[in-house]
Amino acid sequence: PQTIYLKDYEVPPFLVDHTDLRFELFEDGARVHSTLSMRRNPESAAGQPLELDGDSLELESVALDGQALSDGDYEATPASLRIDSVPDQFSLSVVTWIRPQDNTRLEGLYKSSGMFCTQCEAEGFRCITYYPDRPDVMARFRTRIEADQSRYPVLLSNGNDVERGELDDGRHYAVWEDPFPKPSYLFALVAGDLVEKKDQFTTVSGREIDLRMYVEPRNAEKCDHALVSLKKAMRWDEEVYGREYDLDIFMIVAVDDFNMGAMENKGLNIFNSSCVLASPDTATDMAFQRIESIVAHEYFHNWSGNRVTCRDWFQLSLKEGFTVFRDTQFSSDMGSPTVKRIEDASLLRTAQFAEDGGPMAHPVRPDSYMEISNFYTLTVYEKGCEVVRMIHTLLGPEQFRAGSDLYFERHDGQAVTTDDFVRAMEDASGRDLSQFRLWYEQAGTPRLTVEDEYDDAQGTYRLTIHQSVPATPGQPEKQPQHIPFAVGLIGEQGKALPLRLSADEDENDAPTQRVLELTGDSHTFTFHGLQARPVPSLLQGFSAPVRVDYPWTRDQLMFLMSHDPDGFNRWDASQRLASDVIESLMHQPKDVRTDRRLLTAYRHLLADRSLDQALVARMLQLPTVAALIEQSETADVQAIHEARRRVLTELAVELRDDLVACYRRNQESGEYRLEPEDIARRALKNTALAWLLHVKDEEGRMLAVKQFEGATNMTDRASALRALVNSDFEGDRQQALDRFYGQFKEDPQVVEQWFAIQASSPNAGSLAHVEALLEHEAFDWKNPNKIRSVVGAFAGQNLSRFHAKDGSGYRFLAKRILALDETNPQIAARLVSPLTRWRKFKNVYSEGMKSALETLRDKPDLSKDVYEVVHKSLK
Ligand code: HT7
Ligand code: ZN
Repeated sequence: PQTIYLKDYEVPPFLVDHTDLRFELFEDGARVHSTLSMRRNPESAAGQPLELDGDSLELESVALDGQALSDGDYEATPASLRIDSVPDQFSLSVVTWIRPQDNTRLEGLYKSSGMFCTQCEAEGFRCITYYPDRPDVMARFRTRIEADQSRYPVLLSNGNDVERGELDDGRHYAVWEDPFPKPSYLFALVAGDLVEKKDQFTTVSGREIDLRMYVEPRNAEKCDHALVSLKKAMRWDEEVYGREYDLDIFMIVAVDDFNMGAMENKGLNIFNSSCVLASPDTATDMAFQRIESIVAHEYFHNWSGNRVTCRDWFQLSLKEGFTVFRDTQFSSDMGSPTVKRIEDASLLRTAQFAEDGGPMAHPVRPDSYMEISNFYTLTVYEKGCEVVRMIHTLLGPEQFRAGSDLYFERHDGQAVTTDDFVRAMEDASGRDLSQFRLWYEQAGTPRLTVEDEYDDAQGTYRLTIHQSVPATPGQPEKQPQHIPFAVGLIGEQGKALPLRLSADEDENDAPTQRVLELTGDSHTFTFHGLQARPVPSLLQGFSAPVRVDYPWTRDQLMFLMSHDPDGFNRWDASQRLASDVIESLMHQPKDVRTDRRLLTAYRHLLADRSLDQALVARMLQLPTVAALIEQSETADVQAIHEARRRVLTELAVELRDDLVACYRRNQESGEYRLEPEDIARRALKNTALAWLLHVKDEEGRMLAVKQFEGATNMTDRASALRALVNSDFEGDRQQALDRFYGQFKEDPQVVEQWFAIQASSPNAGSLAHVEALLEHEAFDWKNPNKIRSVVGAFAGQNLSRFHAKDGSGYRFLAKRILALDETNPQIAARLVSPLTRWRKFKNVYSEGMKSALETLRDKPDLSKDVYEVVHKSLK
């Protein structure tokens, strides 16, 4: 496969003013008539031939300015259409025949549970018709859909519904017009037998917007939460970013078969059912929160992505990083900001840091790719979000808002670059962000090494911070980056001390948190007026996506756990303490006990009612095996898993009575409410339950069975099921699994949870059991959610089983990837990810991982998607 480079970018030789589409939808295929009003781009070199992208297309006819062309006038393959000589302005009409019913890649137009739907980002539109399928070609679309009326009563596309009517043979049609120019990746079409849920939103300027959600009839009762979330997001975007919705109608459609979470098509967002449908009986608290944030994310794209879009796919983070930042701000405003920050930072520190330290490492703005679908990564999304967050921190909220206003105003209707975004921020604030731009250009996670020195006589405390950015593939040398480093100092009494950077500074004016700006290889900051050596609280709020090395003692970490005014760092201290304890137990004889200090810290936490209970629930979670792998130099998964289990067992035995008390205290009565306090109570109670079952506590077992049987919501039911599945109570486990399936087998979203709970459990999810799940009547190789919930959950979450020393987990995964590569290469390529970091592991693992990658490499006709990941990983 070919590598595409950012440095080779050229403006499009032809532009499209209007795109007129007519879809004739049938059971054995679809005929697509497209008429493009095109002209040469005045900014491009003269005389270039017209070359349109295609993918697996069957061409029926071509006409130029109404004149049919014959074979010799053009060159057509399933992947391109070329016409050597065209006038400066012309209309091109093309008819193609496609087969949505056989489309298992789920790119372009395909069928899901009997309905037609599309996924065009990044390069799916070329699977529908020949087109300049690149984001910097923006056109006004008019779409006519024709289909059988009884099978497909609902016909949708982008923009406004301008005409409908009946045709012969029981067919009907609808015409949609989108007044906003858009790139082809934002095109969408849906045709199906769907129920409509209606709502309304009045914008800040008083315009009435029709909100509509379309779902299969069995899901009619699962729409409320998405609609409420949508209205909250619309209001929030007006209030916080001054962004008003622009069309008169906004539609959401839920489909069961979808490669990712959702898609922000103009005015017609399409969602994976699991990311939009919810009712208390079927969705957990986490699912409710995820839906709220994804609905908001897709909605926010209407401005950050649709009105202002990307010039090319190297700029993907322009829309994704900024939109993730916007959705994290929104979620933070809707719930607990500290917990939201912890969730985001832990994903970043475990998964994105791993990506950034592995063979697929790439900058937030990559400079080359083979298959763009492989670059919808944690780096582009989550690190991209952190980069925008750092601009927010450096500029402050007012100047950041001015920058965002300027960006939208300056670039409305354009396809632009991350550099344009940064320039708008600079121009609005007057700040120089030239060094900051390295965050977009350099891959790798910067490491900060911190040293300190207290001078008793002077009452000063010096912090010296060294920065280094590791080498990554293709980038051996790095320059220091511009890092906002938020710090605090905690005094003996547990008080945040005033931070005086000079002796003249008045104590009363000095803040207790400062954002130090690091730009060089090393910096020293001296704090004045300190009576005793403080404990440093570093990188407060996770102010930059970096690693921090500082030799906190266990006592200091305990101190920070109970005194740090920064909630994020309290949690961080708990994770550092627990990691240190777990790591020190690895390879130690079985009779070596867990440091009592950890126990004391957890006992205090369980009893502490003054702290945000959502934070307590988070602090009680031991670092995951994935986090511990990421922190180790060369990982020994089985040793990590064992040490972690030992600590968990000891804690659960010692804290048994505290756990029972915590469980009972947080038991709810009454109706299910999705309020932060209720969510926190359920999280705490269910953590306590999981710990009790981990040590086979009889009372715990009774509580779990009772909770499972009597649950009034899915959070409690699924938590009880998970606790039983993870326990050694085999009889109860099987009984609960059978009952659960019996009760919910008609609901795909719940069955996905049922699969995932088993596949990710180190106890229940043996390889043999996971293989059996693949044969289950509810499993379907064509459905990405099912694949993720069994194969993905096993390889990504059941790490002790996946990394079996005999290599069976790796062989299992390679075999499934090979099969999937034939049907859905995007999903196949994503599943390679658990194998890519083989160099991080001890030989006993890395050899098996590497050989699984080699098996993949040796497949003839490997898709471009899998090829890229496998070859880069083996390099
Ligand atoms: N912008 C959307 C990306 C997306 C996607 C990309 C590749 C293949 C399938 C896809 N489905 C959706 C989602 C988002 O970030 O909002
Ligand atoms: Zn997005």
